[in-house]
Amino acid sequence: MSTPCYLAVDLGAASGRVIAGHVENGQVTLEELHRFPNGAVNVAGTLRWDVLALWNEIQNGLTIAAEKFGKDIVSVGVDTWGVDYVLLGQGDELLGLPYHYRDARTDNIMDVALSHVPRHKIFEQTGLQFLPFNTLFQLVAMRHAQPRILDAAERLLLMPDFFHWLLSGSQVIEFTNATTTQCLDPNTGTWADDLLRKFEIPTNIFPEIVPTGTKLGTLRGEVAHKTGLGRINVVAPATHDTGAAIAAIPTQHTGQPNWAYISSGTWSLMGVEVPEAIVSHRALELNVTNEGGIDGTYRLLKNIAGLWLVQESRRAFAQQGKSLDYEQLQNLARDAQPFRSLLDPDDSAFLAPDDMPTAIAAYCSGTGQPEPETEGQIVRCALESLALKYRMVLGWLEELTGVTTEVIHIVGGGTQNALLCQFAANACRRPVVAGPVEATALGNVLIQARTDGAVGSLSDIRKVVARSVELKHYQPDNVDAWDEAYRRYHDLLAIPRR
Ligand code: LFR
Repeated sequence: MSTPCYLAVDLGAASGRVIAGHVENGQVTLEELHRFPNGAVNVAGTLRWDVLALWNEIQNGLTIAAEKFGKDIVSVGVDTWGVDYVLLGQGDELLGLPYHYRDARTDNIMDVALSHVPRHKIFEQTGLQFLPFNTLFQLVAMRHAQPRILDAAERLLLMPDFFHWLLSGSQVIEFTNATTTQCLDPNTGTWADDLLRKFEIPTNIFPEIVPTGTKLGTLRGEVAHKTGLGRINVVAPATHDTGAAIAAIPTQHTGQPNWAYISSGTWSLMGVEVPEAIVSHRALELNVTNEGGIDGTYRLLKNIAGLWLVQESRRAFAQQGKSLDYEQLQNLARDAQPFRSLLDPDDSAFLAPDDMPTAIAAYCSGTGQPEPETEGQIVRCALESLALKYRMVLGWLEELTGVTTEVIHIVGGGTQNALLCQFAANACRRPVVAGPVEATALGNVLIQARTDGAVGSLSDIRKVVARSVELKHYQPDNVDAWDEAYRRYHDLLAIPRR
């Protein structure tokens, strides 16, 4: 008998993939069918998405899927990081190459925007943390620098919705990703039109918002023909990668969550699951966010610049002729001196520096600490600082919810960094359960399976994941030294840097 197959297109910070997911006997298995490069392309000093190359590669992946699984394939759905968008103009013409969120066009734009509408007013209407690259601020930047392009726009689609449009012809925005834009009002579940108008952002370009798991249609005839897939369904998963990843937390716990999570990869997204958005004054002060999840849940979370610091350091080492893989970097870091220098991974100096090790060194000397010199020292500084930031954020989340966290689930590619998982347990004084690595793809696949009727509620999805993957457990260790380091860390971050 054939097993139903769901295709996840997952576009990550460095590569995109087409993955087949099979659901059978309450378990899910994944198979990577096609991998291709993704990431920002520098175009005359700006950072852009290479959407046409991606579209080609997605179709190549779908062709491989059709050859391998043919009639078993039920549906396809796309996820990627939040906030980036395309604008379509007259006759659905693509208005320029979409910007990547790390592009410098939003540098300082938040200050401009906040001088126009105060922070608390924006927070009341959106419940979102203030990050310069949120869609709202990208659009404000466009209003200032490229007003005629914005005026020519007839439709805004977030990146997964854009690919869903190419696949199926539908022009809608899926809910979880809509909630990351800072253009949506969580109180009403509709676009924050009043706020958008204050920034002269046209409200008519925002399409209908559809629930996670919506069947958007079938493959366009030409795509069905070219790939050999036939008219399979196109289903919107949680199109925001973090939304999909948290849907796949392998917890069996029911009732009020006693766990926190970290979706660990290029970013560390640390948060807790709550039944409604928390938009209190303290939440604003702590700059936490409320992102929509599935089944009416919200992710009260904080973006922490995650393994980006290590990825970018690795790239710089390679440019200096030292090619080291992540395993080697982890070993060097393990052998380096503990707590030599610490940093705030979320300092704006680390968002998109030309050379990460230089930016780290400058931060350390600027705060009166020794500059990390060796590769091991640099990576150790980044990993310890991340873990200490986790502890700070965990305290904030517990303060906001009044709930004590008993365990931290870490999911995503970052679970492969055993040193970081152990540091997280030590710093936070909590057991860590690490896995699955492929949380986003699992969430994507299982939400499609749910639309197909093969899986039930969110808690069923999580049970399926828990049955299907191997998890690693880390117990807190050496906690006195970490407590001492945290006191130092707390003082370091209390000093305003800019
Ligand atoms: C993670 C992620 C985060 C989002 C950041 C930018 O990949 O989607 O959730 O804040 O990327 O979009």
